[in-house]
Amino acid sequence: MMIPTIPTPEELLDKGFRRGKKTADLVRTSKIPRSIKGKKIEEAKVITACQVIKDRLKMIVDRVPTIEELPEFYQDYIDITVGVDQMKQSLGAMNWAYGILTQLEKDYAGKIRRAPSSKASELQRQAYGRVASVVKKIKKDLDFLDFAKANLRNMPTIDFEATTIVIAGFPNVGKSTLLRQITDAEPEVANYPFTTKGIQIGHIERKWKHIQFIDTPGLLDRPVLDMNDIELNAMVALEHLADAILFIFDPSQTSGYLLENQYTLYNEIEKVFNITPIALFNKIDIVNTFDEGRQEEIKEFISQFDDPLLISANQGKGIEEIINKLENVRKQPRDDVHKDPDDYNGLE
Ligand SMILES: Nc1nc2c(ncn2[C@@H]2O[C@H](COP(=O)(O)OP(=O)(O)OP(=O)(O)O)[C@@H](O)[C@H]2O)c(=O)[nH]1
Ligand SMILES: [Mg+2]
Repeated sequence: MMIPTIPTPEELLDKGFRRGKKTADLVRTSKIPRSIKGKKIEEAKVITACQVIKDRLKMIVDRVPTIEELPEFYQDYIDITVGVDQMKQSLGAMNWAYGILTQLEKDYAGKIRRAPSSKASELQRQAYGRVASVVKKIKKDLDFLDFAKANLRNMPTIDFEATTIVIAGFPNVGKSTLLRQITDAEPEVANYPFTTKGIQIGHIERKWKHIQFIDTPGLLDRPVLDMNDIELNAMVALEHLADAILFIFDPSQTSGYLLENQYTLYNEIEKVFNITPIALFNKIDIVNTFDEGRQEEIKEFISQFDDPLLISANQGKGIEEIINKLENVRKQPRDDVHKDPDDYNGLE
C-alpha cells in the first residue's frame, strides 16, 4: 500500500520554520511601508509555517487510501499487519493537528495585526511555541504511520477478477514447492516449518482463463484465537479470496506433523469456509520408499477421500492432473460484509 514518506515532528517543524523565515526575508526586502513592515514580517512567519506543516499533514491523509473503501481482504490484511483501529486513530490525529493549526494561524495572524509593532515578534514566538507543541503531540501517530508504511510495503497485489486457488496445509508439507512448480512465482522453500510468513502469489493462463494461485503460511490444527499473525494471513486469504482450496497433506510426515493432525485441520477448514478442499497427497516419492506396512496404513488413510491426487511437488509429478481438476472451478460471488478475524469462531 502506498503510504507517503512520514516526517518526524522535528522534520515537520524544521521545514515549517525554515520556510517561515524565507517568506519573512521576502517581506523584509519588499516595498511595504516601514510602519507596518515589522508586523507583516511576523505575520508571514506564522502563516507560512502553519501552511507548510498543514500541507504536509493533508498530503499524508489524502494519499493513504480510505480503509473502508478497500476490498475486505486488504482491510483484514491491514488489521492483522498493523491494526486498522490504530491506523484510523493516527490518521485522525493528522486531521486534529490540521484543525488546531488552522485555528492558531488565524488567531495569531489577527493578534499580530491588532497588536502594537513592539509586541509583534513576541506574539510570533508564542505562536511558534504553540505550533511546536501541537506537532509534538502527534509524535506517536507519525511514528505509527511510519511503522505502517514499512510493514505494508509488501502488501500482496491481488487480482480480484481472476479465479483464485488458495494452497493451504500444515507447515513444511510442500505448499511453496507446489506454487513454484505450477506458476512462475519463486517463493522460498526450506526444510523447516513456517518458511512462508506472508502471502505468495503466482499466475497461469489456461484456455483463456486466468488462474491466480495463493500460497499461504502453514496452519496448525488449533483454534483461531490461538493463531499468530502469520497463520491469520492464511485464514484471511482462505476467507476472502479462495474460489477453491488445494489442501496439501504430507503423508510421509517428514514435515514433522502427524497425519491425524493434518486431517483435523482439513476438516476444520471444510467446516469454517464451507468449501470442500481438494485433497493433495504430496511427497509420494518418499512414501514409496517406506516398508509395506507403513505404505498400507497411508493408502488406507488416503482411500477415505473421493478423488485424491497423489503428487510429488518437487519432482513435478501430478501437476497436470491438478490443473485439469481446477479448470472447472468457477469464481465465487462474495458478499461485502466486513468480518473481524474474531468471527472465525467455527474453529473453537
Ligand atoms: N521428497 C520430497 N520433498 C518435498 C516435496 N515437496 C516439498 N518437499 C520438501 O519439503 C520441504 C518443505 O517445502 P516447502 O515448499 O517450503 O513447504 P511449505 O509447505 O511451503 O512450508 P511452510 O512455508 O513452512 O509452511 C522442503 O525441503 C521441500 O524441498 C516432495 O514432493 N518430495
Ligand atoms: Mg511455504
